[in-house]
Amino acid sequence: MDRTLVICKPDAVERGLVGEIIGRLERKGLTLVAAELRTLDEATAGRHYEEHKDKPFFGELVEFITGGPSMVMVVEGPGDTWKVVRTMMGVTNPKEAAPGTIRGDFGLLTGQNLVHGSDGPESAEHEIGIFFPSP
Ligand code: IDP
Ligand code: MG
Repeated sequence: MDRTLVICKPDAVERGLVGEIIGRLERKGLTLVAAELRTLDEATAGRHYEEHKDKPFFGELVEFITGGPSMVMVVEGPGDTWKVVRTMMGVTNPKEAAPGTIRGDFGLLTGQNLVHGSDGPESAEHEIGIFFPSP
């Protein structure tokens, strides 16, 4: 089985969309194998978004993602799970995300785009290790 990290970001939690998002993943056939509601601290947010640390929106991104509880999850499927989840999320800018995707159906702003999903097999492994380290 193949795993990826999914985060329902603070806007999704605040808007009561966690059930909707998990429901979509489950109805697709994916399985939830770990989940925790947690407010990310700055260090964890910085590790998670390290690739963006020199981008102009980094400060805003960290402030947003640490601003309230997120639902952090590991989701499992038969293969290419990261890709399945990314397809279901839609593109980064919700204005451009296709209807039927999570961002396309529920979002309007790039800075409040509801959900994170790992962007490849290596980042999935890396990100799962950040949030759910193996003993
Ligand atoms: P992704 O979440 O679709 O993988 P990334 O390019 O990895 O998109 O960006 C990470 C997150 O940073 C996005 O989901 C979004 O919340 C935020 N972000 C990306 N670009 C911008 C921007 O131009 N302004 C504000 N926030 C942004
Ligand atoms: Mg990304």
